[in-house]
Amino acid sequence: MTAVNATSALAEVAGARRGVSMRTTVGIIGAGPAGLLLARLLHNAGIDSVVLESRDRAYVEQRQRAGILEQGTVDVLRAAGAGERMDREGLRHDGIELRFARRRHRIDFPALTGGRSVTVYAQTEVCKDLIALQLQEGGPLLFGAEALAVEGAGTDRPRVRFRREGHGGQEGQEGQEGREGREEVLECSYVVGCDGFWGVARKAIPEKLVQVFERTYPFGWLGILADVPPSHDELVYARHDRGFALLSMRSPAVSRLYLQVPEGTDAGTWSDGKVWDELERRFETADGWRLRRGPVTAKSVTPMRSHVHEPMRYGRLFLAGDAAHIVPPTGAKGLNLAVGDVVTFARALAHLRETGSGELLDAYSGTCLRRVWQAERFSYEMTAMLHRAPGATPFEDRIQLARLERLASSRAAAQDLAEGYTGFALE
Ligand code: RFL
Ligand code: PHB
Repeated sequence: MTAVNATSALAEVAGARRGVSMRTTVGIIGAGPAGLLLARLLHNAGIDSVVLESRDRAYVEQRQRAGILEQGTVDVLRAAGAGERMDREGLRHDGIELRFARRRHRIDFPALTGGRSVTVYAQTEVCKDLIALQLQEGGPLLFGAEALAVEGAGTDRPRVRFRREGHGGQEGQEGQEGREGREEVLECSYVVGCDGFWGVARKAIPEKLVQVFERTYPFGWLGILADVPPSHDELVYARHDRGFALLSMRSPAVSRLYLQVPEGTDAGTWSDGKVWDELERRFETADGWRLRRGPVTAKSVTPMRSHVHEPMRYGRLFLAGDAAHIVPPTGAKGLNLAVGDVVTFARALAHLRETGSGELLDAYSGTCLRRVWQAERFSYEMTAMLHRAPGATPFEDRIQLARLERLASSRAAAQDLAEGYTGFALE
């Protein structure tokens, strides 16, 4: 038997191995889109897993984040049996609008990419669908279970130390008990850190092997959700001397809008009226386009950063999604990159099981990073083209406008943007 099928789902082994309360083939830390989709892909391939998530279900299902799924992400969700509601409720978008100098220019995706498009379907909904499937037919998904550390990543039995809220752990085990719960150990054949930017998994990789590439931006995005039909039927990315603005949506009745604001802005200092006035200014066009206003139901500020952690693998620990890389949201790439990583991992593990060859697992980090860097570049360029950096010079303003003019007048330039936006292929 291979290591993959030798392990049983959730074997409770009190006493068999000191401190081990569960065993599985793949220990997954984090139930964001990366961890949830990975659990689903592994389940479909007949490989057992346990997902540990520090927050509760309601929090994970309501955390407002991404809105755009690349064609490849849609295809993966559908093939994984998680696309039913997405196919019913998701909105197919065949283009975006670039707005600058009070003018509008549409980028037509199918015409420029040989038929590709994107789908507007919120990350909250992707997570709800995957959670429901996992709880109905998948392996254990433990909410309120915080991973404390990954140990033995360089061995063939890596372990995740974790604590479950209000859970006493195994009878007869030693450990600290209390309201916080007792420490437990998940023993695995592989651990995948899908625990986002603030997670613990990547700390298990020896520092001397790690290279971090990072850039922070001197601005953030103030995002609102509003109960009002979107003012345009496609996304609008606007470059304005006062800063960037984005019009997006969650459904035909709910708008999602963003404003570039200075780094460290407190969302509480922006009244709803001030947000709408500023959006109106930045979206203004010469042809009299109107912004619809409505009740604001959420308001928050997101910082912007680019971050890549190399390598994405150490021994039997693999990093996926935001745990390994962050992009500024301008390119709508974060969730889509996370999907690419876990597809790559699940394929590689299935390949090992089918052929006995670990070559794809060994190639994991390099395979993922090639696509990650294309998305980093794309997101960086979109951000640089559309945001106004504090202290930007008139020269820099003209360069931004020249870039946008080029997109509006050259098919080759527009094609490059359309290809990047609709997604870089998985290897
Ligand atoms: P997540 O979603 O951060 O999930 C990580 C999970 O791990 C849990 N966790 C732990 N669990 C157990 N033990 C621990 N010690 C743990 N530490 C953390 C966390 O509670 C959480 O549940 O990472 P994942 O799965 O890699 O997914 C990445 C995406 O969430 C992210 O890249 C996108 O949201 C980025 N993003 C966008 N991506 C797109 O593809 N298209 C978009 O349109 C888009 N728009 C956005 C975005 C991100 C935004 N913000 C808020 C950063 C718009 C915004 C405003
Ligand atoms: C969103 O709808 O939240 C969204 C859409 C496009 C982006 C970023 C965020 O580039």
